[in-house]
Amino acid sequence: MIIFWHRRDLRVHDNIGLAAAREKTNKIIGVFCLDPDILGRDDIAPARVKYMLGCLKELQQKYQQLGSQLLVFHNSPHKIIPQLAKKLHCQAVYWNLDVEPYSRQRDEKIINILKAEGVEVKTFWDQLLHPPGEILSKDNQKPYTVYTPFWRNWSSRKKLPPFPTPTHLVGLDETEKQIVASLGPIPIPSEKELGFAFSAPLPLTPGETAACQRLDYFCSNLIHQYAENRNYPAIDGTSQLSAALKFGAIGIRKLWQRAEEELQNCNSEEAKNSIITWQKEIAWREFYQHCLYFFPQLAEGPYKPKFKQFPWQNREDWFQAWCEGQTGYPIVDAAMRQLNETGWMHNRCRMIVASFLTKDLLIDWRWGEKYFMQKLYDGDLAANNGGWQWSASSGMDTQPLRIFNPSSQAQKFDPHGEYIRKWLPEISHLDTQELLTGNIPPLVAQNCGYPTPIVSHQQQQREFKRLYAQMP
Ligand code: FAD
Ligand code: FO1
Repeated sequence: MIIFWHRRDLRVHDNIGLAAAREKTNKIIGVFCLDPDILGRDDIAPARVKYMLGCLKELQQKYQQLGSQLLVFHNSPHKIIPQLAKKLHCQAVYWNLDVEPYSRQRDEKIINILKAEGVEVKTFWDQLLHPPGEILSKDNQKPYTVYTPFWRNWSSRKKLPPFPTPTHLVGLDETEKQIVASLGPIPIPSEKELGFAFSAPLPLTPGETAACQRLDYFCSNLIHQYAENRNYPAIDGTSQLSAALKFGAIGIRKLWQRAEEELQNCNSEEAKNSIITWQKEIAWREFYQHCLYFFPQLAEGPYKPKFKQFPWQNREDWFQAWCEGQTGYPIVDAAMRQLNETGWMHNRCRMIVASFLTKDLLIDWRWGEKYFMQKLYDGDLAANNGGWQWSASSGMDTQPLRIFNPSSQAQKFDPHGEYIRKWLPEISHLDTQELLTGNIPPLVAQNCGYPTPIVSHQQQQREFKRLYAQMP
């Protein structure tokens, strides 16, 4: 018998570790631990937990259909995995690896316990097309710290096709079920039962079926115009697969294969360019995961030493206004309302609000990074930290300073004010130019119950540049 421990690979198709287990035996028991150390952190979004639990529900059904079980525990994996392996006399425990520091420490500890007990452990890289260590600079075999050469190397390499879905599994017999019962497996709880409240529908239905359907829809209908449409937050032009990728509801090889098929079959340059642009985003995801793996200190603070000393002003009242979408800058506020209401925010807007928090409000990007993790249903340490360090200019990015002007961003990317109107109903009747520039007469704003701008962009960006110039 092999125990297969799921963590952020909540699917049976195209799962490297699970396919490898199936090569050894058909008696495979799936396990998931609702980990109190993760769920007790103060940066866990209720929407994300809801998505994860939805994926688990479908995964449990899949195991049942295949003839086995997915056991769910609300307990630390340090306690559950070794005990389960011992009591069931398992030949091995298999799982897929992750790049996060917590994951690596957790796994090392559990590997040591299992090895001491004489249980075999096998681990695999599944969530990336190229695992850390496979993409190193050609001259000195070091990890890349710059995206473009990473992309050149990464995109030139052959990628694996999807792995087969296991069939005909055998689950626990009656005696084994009794043994397992003493460890306290539970039915999958709702997010509410775990203390997380999120009642709105999620942007994407959880689980592998919905993720595969969305991939199919995206590749059939949207990917060919992605390069242009991805810039406009009012358009449904992106894949919306970020949470599915975070929790492994979809296999990365399957996703890649589908994009490659579109690439082979398309005959316009524009469509080709769009598909490659999307593939570049997949590579950004891998780049940030490699960065976190090789430079785990990224999770702790700024990568550029210069930024460790930056005199952030950290005004609580401004931070509150930013969180609530009450800054008086319509494009910023619309984006924050989208985040608060749906658990997702369009990429263009993530860049706008991150620039605004750091460069206009002079607030430490780590406050924003944490708030995003508290709200995003696709919140992911590597991608989120990468995005925030990029926006704050504190990361590996070679460009010294990046300052977005909210008004020109809105003019370019929401030219008819559609996105702003959707998320700010209180000012949706105003003139488009007022919405884009944010120049709303104070009395009008007051009558709408909308704030006047809490800061002046011109003034604040000068102040940011002054403080930046003073840094050693
Ligand atoms: P698509 O445009 O369809 O892209 C396809 C996939 O590529 C995404 O699902 C995602 O997995 C990956 N991807 C796209 N852009 C990026 C990127 N810049 N960096 C890394 N991966 C990328 N993405 C997250 O998945 N989780 C986060 O917590 C997160 N936080 C971010 C914070 C900031 C400040 C910024 C600027 C970006 C952040 N991103 C994050 C990246 C990006 O905004 C989202 O991945 C994207 O908006 C998700 O929508 P989509 O699935 O429709 O993306
Ligand atoms: N993984 C788990 O194994 N158990 C959990 O309870 C769990 C909760 C969770 C909540 C939010 C989130 O973003 C991820 C979560 N994960 C959980 C997945 C987690 O990312 C992986 O376990 C990582 O390997 C941890 O570093």
